[in-house]
Amino acid sequence: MEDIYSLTESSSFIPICVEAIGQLQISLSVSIAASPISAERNQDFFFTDNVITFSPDNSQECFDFTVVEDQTVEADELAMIRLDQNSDRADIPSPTVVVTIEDSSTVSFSFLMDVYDIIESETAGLCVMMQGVTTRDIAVTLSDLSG
Ligand SMILES: [Ca+2]
Ligand SMILES: [Ca+2]
Repeated sequence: MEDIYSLTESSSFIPICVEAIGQLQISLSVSIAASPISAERNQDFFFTDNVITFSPDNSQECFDFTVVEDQTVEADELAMIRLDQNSDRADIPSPTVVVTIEDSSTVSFSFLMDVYDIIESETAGLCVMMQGVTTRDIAVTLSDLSG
């Protein structure tokens, strides 16, 4: 497996590929499984845990890691993919990789009204609305055009 996988929430899936390095004259199997870190299985990603059988004819297998595109602005989410040996003949020097799901959701901001009429010496309340869902703080800067 590569050391780091990264994909955006909107990019649907990446293949996670496992390669057997060395000469095989018999079949060996390893298990591959995802475990959530901050990403939640079946909510942020789909991955089918599997047993991979390597044989003299088969030295590479790839599995789709599928991301769920939601509408929530949130921190990047992490999941771990882990290989486990089913035989002491299979050596797995680096058994885990981390997959980073980069958030690509947006929220939009608008003023409640297009035009505000104020009489001199009065104060107007400007209302800014946010449309969308966020699990983290987002700041907008209000400034006038006078500089
Ligand atoms: Ca998400
Ligand atoms: Ca999101």
